Amino acid sequence: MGAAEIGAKAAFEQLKAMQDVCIMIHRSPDGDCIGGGYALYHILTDLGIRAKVVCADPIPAVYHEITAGIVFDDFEPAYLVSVDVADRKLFGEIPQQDDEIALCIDHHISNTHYAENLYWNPDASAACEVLFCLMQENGIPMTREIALCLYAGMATDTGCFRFSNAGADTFAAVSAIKRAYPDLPYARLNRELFVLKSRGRMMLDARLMQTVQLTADGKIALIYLPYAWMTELAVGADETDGIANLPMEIIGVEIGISVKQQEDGSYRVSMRAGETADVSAIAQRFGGGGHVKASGCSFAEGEPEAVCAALLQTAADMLKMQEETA
Ligand SMILES: [Mn+2]
Repeated sequence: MGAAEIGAKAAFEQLKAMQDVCIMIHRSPDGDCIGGGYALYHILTDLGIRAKVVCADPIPAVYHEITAGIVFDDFEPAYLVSVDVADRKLFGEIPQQDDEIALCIDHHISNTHYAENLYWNPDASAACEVLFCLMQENGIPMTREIALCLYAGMATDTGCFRFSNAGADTFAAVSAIKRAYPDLPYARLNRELFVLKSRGRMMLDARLMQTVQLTADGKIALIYLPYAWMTELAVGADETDGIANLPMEIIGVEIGISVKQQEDGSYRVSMRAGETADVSAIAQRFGGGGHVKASGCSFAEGEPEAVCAALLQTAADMLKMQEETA
């Protein structure tokens, strides 16, 4: 515990002194850890340093443009560097999961300081924004490959530049990247990452919208996904990550709840809060937890009607309490 926090210059000095680097990203990889991991791979290999990216889970096909044509050498790593990983347990099952990490590059305020050195900025929108800083402060050349990686990472963590974490430095970084490489497929990437879905997922959304239950004068919305629909429409579990956001698309909804029935009859619940509500308190009532604006809990069993009714009732009670004390 207690990593030394270092700046961009020291981080680059440390990286330059490395060889045979294993870049570790988090399980269930997203655009930021993939973009960041591969950007660092290019930075290192451009310096003649052998590197590879290691992830517990496969890289989703939607990021094919980042990974295309890259084949990692098979080598025993001498140094480990993590990118966009707040906590050791987020590595998942990889051979290096318990080894000493020389450097962590991150942007999570919740970083547990598990690495020897930590180069981070908790105000940055994405690990890729931190990497942009590293490059700028050290005069590292921005190649086309790196530009694509960093753009994908910043776009991912800001919800395509919609969330409040998209700061002036984020837009400055994207501006610099677009100026340097105006012909990268930005619009296509945005469409692939944030709009396109499988036909099955589209049909699933249509069915989910029929399940909406509204309460508390339309401030609470709940959707329910029976497991049978997943098999009927051939929708993979990794395709339903975003459904928690569906109820939040209704005007006036402050609390959005999605209930996903699992194969074994248990339920996974995701909650989202609008401007004022706090869903972590609701999740805690059911033994779950998370953030104020995004939380979750689970139910081991029960009839779907009863589970949904309990959630709606508790959410309504908590919202009333929160509004009274606000
Ligand atoms: Mn991130």
